[in-house]
Amino acid sequence: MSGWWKNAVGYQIYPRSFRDANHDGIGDLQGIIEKLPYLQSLGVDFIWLNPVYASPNVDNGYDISDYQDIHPDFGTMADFEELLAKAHASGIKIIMDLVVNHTSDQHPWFLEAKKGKDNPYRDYYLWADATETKMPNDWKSFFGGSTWTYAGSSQAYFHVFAPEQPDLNWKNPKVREEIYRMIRWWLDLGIDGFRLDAISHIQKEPWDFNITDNPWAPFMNVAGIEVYMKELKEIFDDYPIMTVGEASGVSSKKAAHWTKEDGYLNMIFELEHNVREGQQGAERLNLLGFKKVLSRWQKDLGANGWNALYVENHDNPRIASILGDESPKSAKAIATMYMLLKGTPFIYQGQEIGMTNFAFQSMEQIDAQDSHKLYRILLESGSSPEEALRKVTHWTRDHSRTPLQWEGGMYGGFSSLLPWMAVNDNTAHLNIAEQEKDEQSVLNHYKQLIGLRKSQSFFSEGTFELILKNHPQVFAYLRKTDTKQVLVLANLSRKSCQIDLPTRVSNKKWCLLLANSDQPAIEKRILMQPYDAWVFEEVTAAAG
Ligand code: TEU
Ligand code: CA
Repeated sequence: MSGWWKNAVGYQIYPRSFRDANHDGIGDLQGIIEKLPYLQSLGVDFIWLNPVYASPNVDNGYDISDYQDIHPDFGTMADFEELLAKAHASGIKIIMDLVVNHTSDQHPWFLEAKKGKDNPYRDYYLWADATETKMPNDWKSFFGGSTWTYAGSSQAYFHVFAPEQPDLNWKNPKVREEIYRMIRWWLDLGIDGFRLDAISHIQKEPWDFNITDNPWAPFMNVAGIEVYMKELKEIFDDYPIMTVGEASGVSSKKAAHWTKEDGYLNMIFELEHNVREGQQGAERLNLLGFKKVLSRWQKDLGANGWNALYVENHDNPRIASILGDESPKSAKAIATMYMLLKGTPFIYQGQEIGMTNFAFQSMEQIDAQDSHKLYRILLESGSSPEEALRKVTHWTRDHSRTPLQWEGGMYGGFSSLLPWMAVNDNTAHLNIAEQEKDEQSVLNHYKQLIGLRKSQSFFSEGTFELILKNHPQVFAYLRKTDTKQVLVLANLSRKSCQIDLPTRVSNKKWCLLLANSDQPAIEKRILMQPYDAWVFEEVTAAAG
C-alpha cells in the first residue's frame, strides 16, 4: 500500500539506550525484540532505528565502517532478521538510518583512499592540496574546527562532521553505484524505509566558494544535489517504503518540491523549529519562534508535500525540560499540540513518559563529540571549567541519550549492569511501569493521542489554520475538512493567560475530545492555566 505512512505514527529508538537484553550495559537488538509488546501497546506503526551498523563509535554509529554488518554491541545480522520478522508479525514496520554523506575513517574504502593519490579508492572521498598548516579553505565543520584534516601527500580530506567521518565524493559514479547497491540490499531484505541522515549535505560548493553570512552555506542543499536525489528516488520507487530525510537547509518553500507526490522523499525533518532564547547555559525554546516555524511549515506544505512532526530526537535535549516545566501536565500539553498537526508524528523513546534532562555533574558523564569540542573551545576562550560545564551540558544532546526508564529499580530496568551512560535518578518515580498503571499518566495521554490520530483519516487529511497567531504563550489551531472541524488549544507556558477566540470559533458549538485538565466551555474569552491543553470537535447539525 503506497502512502501508508500518512496515517502512521512512528517511534524513534536509540538502540544503545533502549533496552539491554544481554546485560553488558549497552542496549541491543534482542532488547528491542523483548519490548515489541510494549511498542504494540503504545500503538505505533513503525520504528526508526538509529544506526546499528559496524562502527568505531566516534559518533555513536554515525561513523559506519561496514554498511552491511551489525555492530557486535547490538548483536548480529541474524538478530536483525529476527527483529524484522517479529516486528512485522506485531504489525510494526522498521525504518533504518541511512548514513551516506560520510563513512567512518575506518571504512575499508577510506583505509585504501588515504594510502595515496594513486589509490583506486582515492576518489571515493574529497581531497584538496594542503600543507600541515594551510588548509584548502577556512570552512568550519558542524562539530567545531576545520572541515579539513591533513593526511600526508600534500593533501587534506574533507569532513562536515568529525575528522573520523570523511565525506563521500558523490560526484564519483562508482561511489553512487556502491551506495545504491547497498540500499537495494537492505530494501530487498524487507525493511520498510529509511531516515536519510544529513542528506542535504551530500553536494558541496567549489572549494573557492565565498562564505558571506551562513557558515554552512557551502554544503547545505547546494545546486546539483537534485541529480543524486532523483537517482535515490528511482530506487525508492521500486519498493512500498517510506523515506524521511534529515534535510536542514531545505527551506519550507523548497520542501514541497522535495516531498510532493512525486518528490524525492516522502517527508523531511526540518531543523528550524529549534528556536532558542536566553543566555547560553540557560536557554529555553522560544515558543513564539517555535510556533511560527511549525505553522509556516504546515502552511507551505499544506497542498503539496508532507511534514514529519517531532519535538525530540537523539540530537536535542528533552522537550519537557526546555519547553515544559518537567511536569506531566506540560509533557501532555506539548504532545497534544504537535501530534495533531498535519504530517507523520514521530515520538522519541522516553518522550512518551515525559523523560527530562539529566543533571550532568562532570564532562566525564558526557559522550557526545560536539559537546567535548565546545567545552574545549569555551575553556580556550576563557570560561572557567564550571561555567563551561554549565554552558555545554545545558543543551547537550546527551540529555536524550540516557537509558530509557522502564522501572523504578536499579538502573531503571534498562540493564542489570552499570549502563554505558548514567540513568536519571528520577526513574524512581518517572518510569514506564508506573505510568502503565496510571490512567492519568503522560503515557496514557500519548496512547489516547495515537488512538485519536489513527481512528480516522481526518488528521492526515484536514487543513491547518493557525489562530491567535501572535499570542506569546498559546499555540492554537483549527484542523478542517468539509464535514468536520477540530480546535486545539495549548498554553505552552508556566503562566496562566487569557485568550480571545475569533468569533467564527466562539460562535460554534464544540464538544471535548481530549484534555489534560478541567476544560471550560468555549466562549469568546477563556482563561488558561499553565500548560492547559484541550482538543475540541465542532458539534454539527448532522452529528446531532
Ligand atoms: O545530524 C546531522 C545534523 O544535525 C546536521 O546535519 C545539521 O544539518 C546541522 O547540524 C545543522 O545545524 C545527524 C545525526 O542526527 C547526528 O546524530 C550525527 O552526529 C550527524 O548526522 C552525523 O552523522
Ligand atoms: Ca547489551
